[in-house]
Amino acid sequence: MTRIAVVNPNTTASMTTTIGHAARLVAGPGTEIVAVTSSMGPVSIEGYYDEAFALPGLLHEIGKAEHAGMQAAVIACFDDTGLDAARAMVRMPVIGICEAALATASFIAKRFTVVTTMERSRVPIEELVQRYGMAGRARVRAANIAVLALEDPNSGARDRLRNEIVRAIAEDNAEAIVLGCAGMADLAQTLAHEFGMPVIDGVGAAVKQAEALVALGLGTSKRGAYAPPVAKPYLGALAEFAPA
Ligand code: 5HY
Repeated sequence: MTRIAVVNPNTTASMTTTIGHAARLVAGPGTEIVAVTSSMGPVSIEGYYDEAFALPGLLHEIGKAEHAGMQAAVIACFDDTGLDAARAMVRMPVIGICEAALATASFIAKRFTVVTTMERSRVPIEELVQRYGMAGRARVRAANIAVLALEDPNSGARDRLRNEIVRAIAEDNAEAIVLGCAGMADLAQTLAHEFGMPVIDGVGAAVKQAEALVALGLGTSKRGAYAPPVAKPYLGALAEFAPA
């Protein structure tokens, strides 16, 4: 049995339910998905400040997952919040949904557009697009949706998402769409059918990538960049996070 922890770094349990459902929809018959909500930090991650304060809760859950015998972890936030710190902390593979979604899109389309929530989320994701080597192929749009509006079917968020996809097709000549928020994970199939084109959910993409790495017997390299953190005291409220 392959056991994969899918960690929502924000503290909204209903979004974790959406994420867990999307993960289980694509997981193989031999995979167990354990969906986890961070216990401390922002209820939604919208920009750099929220990202920073999501880290302790995220890293706490990633460490717990490895100690509980999970074989891989997915960070279910499209900012790939804390991805490098998590990889330095554990030996199991850790997959960010943005990196997994962009890689997946690159296998099926030359040009694709990420449609995320808010303008303040767009620039951090553009930086990830650059970092992951997709700058020439991926555009990033914001649909002007608050992250938690995706949890409310009456918020009009889905219509705004659809309208931005229409603009991505018309103006970017997008050949595929990447959903730029974990909270959109349940919309991929419907939107793909509606628009007659590939629509990629990062949660599903990350789960399949995690399964592949476990099947290949690959974990995070502990040499160089992701070597274990140097043991030292951490003072104050973060003392529990001190590397042993
Ligand atoms: C996410 N925020 O996937 C990101 C998306 C965003 O709470 N979960 C969040 O809009 O930055």
